[in-house]
Amino acid sequence: MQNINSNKLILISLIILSFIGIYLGCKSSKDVVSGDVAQAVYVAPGTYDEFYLFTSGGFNGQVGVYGLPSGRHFKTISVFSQNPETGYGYSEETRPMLMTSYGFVPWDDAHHPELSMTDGVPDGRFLFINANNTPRVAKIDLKTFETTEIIEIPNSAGNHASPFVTENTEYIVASTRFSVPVPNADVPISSYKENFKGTISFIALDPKTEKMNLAFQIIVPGFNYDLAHAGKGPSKDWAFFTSYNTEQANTLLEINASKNDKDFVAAVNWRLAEKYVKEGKAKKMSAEYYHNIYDEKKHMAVSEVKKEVLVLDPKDCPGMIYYLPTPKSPHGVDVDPTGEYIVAGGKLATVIPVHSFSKMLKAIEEKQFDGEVNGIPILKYEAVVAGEVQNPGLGPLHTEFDGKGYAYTSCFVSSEIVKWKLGTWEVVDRIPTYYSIGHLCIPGGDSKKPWGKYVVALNKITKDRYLPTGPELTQSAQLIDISGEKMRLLLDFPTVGEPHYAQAIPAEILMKNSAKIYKIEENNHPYKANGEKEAKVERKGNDVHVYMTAIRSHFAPDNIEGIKVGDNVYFHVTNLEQDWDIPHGFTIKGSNNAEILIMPGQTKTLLWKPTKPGIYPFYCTDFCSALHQEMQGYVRVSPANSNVALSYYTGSSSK
Ligand SMILES: [Cu+2]
Repeated sequence: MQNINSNKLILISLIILSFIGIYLGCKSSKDVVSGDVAQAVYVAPGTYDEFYLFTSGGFNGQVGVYGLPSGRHFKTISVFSQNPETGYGYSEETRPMLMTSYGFVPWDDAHHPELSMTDGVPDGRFLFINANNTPRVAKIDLKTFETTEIIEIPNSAGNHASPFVTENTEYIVASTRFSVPVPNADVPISSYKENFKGTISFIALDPKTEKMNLAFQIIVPGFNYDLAHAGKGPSKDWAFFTSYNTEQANTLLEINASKNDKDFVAAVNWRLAEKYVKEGKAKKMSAEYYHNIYDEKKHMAVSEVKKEVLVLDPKDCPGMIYYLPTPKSPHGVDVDPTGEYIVAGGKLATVIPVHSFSKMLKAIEEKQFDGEVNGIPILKYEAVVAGEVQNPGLGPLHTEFDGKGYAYTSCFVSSEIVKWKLGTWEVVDRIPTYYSIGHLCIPGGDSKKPWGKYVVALNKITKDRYLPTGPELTQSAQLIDISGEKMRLLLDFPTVGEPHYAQAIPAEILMKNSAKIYKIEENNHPYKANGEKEAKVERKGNDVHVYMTAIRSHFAPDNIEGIKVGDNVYFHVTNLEQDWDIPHGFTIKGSNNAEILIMPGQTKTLLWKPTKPGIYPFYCTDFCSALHQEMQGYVRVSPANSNVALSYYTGSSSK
């Protein structure tokens, strides 16, 4: 009898628990937000959002631009993938942007947008972002919201800890997620410990030309390097990199890379590294990598192939790197606004360890070492740790700061954001996220001066949040108000691709510098047509160059005859408009090289190879005026051996 009763009790408790579970697991937006949140995110017609939010597109290789607090999507910036919306990576001018030492790579995986900084504060000049798979770093000009430079990183594989900038954007730092032989070589994978190395890369940004240059690399032990952040204030000469797999396993990492109780944060004194490079301590290593630059006056990208890189070995460079033991398989490493605290997020750690920069310097001075790896001293954990946040949540990943003494950590496994106090390390608030948060973003939240009004959760899973769209559901961000004592959920909105990380900046910083047109008189494109008088068609063997103009609401020329099967027809279309928000589009029937979208004052080129005789219409693909539909023309294609003469005209003026 007693047995049956206790079994019943267990059963009833289980039923109650499972109901609570279902309730907690399926909270609808009605349950989780209070009544006045709609007003907090409402941006009335005629008014602007307060912040720009830049999210990485993850596997789509682009950057999404959103307004905060509305969550409205404004633009997708083409970066590491061809984008049919703009013709990026399809047009002859932009194809060089996607060239690498592995050839044309039309699709990559972008993770961590990072704004340029002046004195440790986002300045709104540039946004940098990494390509993870074929290691590269891109620079986006925030006057035009266009990618203007991409540099490939040699000796790297999985460019994950990238790109993070130093206090005045002196360097953009990056490191390899997958250690590989350096230089790459055909070796047994089982020789990992012997042959595989990590690299940390420092890309300099020239303050005058604003161009990137891979200044030097540091060879480090063959761990997996995950994320990074540069120091600020007192720690401004240092950059910090998390590493996992300090076990140096090469198979079944889910088990084999979780054995050590502590992995490392690498603290790198880049100022000293720079000095060692100047003193000639770096060795030249041959390496092939691409540097692609888009010229905003020529409207054209050019690729340069680099042949060598400078490499520093820590053995030759005492004092340049130290390891801070960090539990356990750390992901994020984040430096608080004062530059004193270095917060690591151990995916498998039960606490959030916070290192102290001043204690680190003292420990170095007092040589409080706990061994070394490849000549890099390991500092004693107790000597460098400032404190540990107890019971933070499961799977702490990444931390940002509000500038008011609080830190916010995303916890992947327990799907929540945990707010805690710097100095006392006590958890003061927590809020659930839906579901499985990765990174989070506070505007300026990794800088010296956060605009600590909102935190954005970047979530991996959106089950039961939106209308179903087949097996794949949209990715999602959540906007949370952090202006008060308690965090308050305001909004969730879908995002493009998989947003890994995001950065936000007050709109007023960018708006005043935003370009409205490209000046036609500054257009230095070699195939531009400055006005309709310059519109023409030239044949050079099988290459036909069409110098075409577009203006509301016609092309010049709009009739072309004498094109033959086997020709390479280059349509160089110059948009003559000098008016904001008036792009024209161009495409031609049967084009297998997409469509192009040409901004006011710009020239872009579509290459077309006709394969069959006939009449081919072309037209403007961007609705530009009441007579947009009339913005069209015809090309006559004749057989390869035909003797139809080349001619072209607009209206009656045949040439
Ligand atoms: Cu048009």
